[in-house]
Amino acid sequence: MDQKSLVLVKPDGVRKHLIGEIIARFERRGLKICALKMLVMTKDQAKYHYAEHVDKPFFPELEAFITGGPLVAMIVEGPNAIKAIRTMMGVTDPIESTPGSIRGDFALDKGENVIHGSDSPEAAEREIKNFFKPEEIY
Ligand code: RTP
Ligand code: MG
Repeated sequence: MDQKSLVLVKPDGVRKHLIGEIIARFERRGLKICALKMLVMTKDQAKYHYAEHVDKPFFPELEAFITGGPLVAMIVEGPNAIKAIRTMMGVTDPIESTPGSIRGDFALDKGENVIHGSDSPEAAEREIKNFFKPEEIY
């Protein structure tokens, strides 16, 4: 069954010129980009996006980082897209990510790990609303 995932190329990924590389990996895999924009996240958007982490000790650093520069938000769609994308991303700490995964190839820092992808269909539905209006989704 087709699923949608909300993917972010985080500000460090934009600074490292990885937008094209990341989109190309999804497209080559057969996943479809059905919405796309560049923006700077507001603090309110960051608190909504990372609601599960707002009370954690690392949240102030995470908020400063994720709102600290332009990022690319997109909706990526395809069969089992959520699991497929999480596997392509690697795990949260890039040091533990397999080479060949996006974090395993392009990141070393747990805080600045290049990419976000929704971790469940419920999270995807919530996160998509934070970035896209229905008429912006193709
Ligand atoms: P994301 O939500 O960004 O896709 O990453 P994730 O699911 O792999 O990891 P999650 O546990 O949801 O954590 C969200 C982001 O918070 C930062 N983080 N820092 N310093 C720390 O211990 C720590 N733990 C998490 C990371 O940037 C992580 O991607
Ligand atoms: Mg997460």
